[in-house]
Amino acid sequence: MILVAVGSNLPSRAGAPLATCQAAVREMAARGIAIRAISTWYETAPVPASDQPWYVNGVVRVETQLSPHNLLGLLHVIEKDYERERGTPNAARTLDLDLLAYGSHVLGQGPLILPHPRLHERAFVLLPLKDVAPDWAHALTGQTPAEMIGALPQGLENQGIRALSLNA
Ligand code: PH2
Ligand code: MG
Ligand code: MG
Repeated sequence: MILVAVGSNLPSRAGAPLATCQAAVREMAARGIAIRAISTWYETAPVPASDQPWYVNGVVRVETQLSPHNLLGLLHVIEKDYERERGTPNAARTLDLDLLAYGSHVLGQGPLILPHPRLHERAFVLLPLKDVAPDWAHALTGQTPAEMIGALPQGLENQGIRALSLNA
């Protein structure tokens, strides 16, 4: 299973963050990535907490013949298409496309780490991940999204996350 996280908290040429996220998914499809499922979109408080605008976050389940690195390269092209500027880590952004997992691939170092090293800590990834891949198991820990949600250090109610829409 190939899983991509989508996020935005600044307007882009597509409009507000939700419109950018939706446009990014359409762009992935237009560039040959088969979209198999799109999560609910969520409004989420910035992590770490800051005065940045809230994000829109979602996860898509996809299929592609591209290798993990080539898929990541294409995701970066789409980010650039929507005016993503690479600043400091965790800076506000028009579009963020993160490869969360690529089948059972495990990559421990380099520009691409799989599964994504912080996915299990982030409610804004785990809730939409559960929407599109409830039975998926983390390649290293074996945990499902629900199990990782249950293991989050603070209750979800404290994490600043609310469902925005039932798709697409
Ligand atoms: N992405 C980050 C840092 N913090 N916070 C939220 N709520 N959503 C994100 O997508 C996000 C973040 C770095 O990629
Ligand atoms: Mg990210
Ligand atoms: Mg990223």
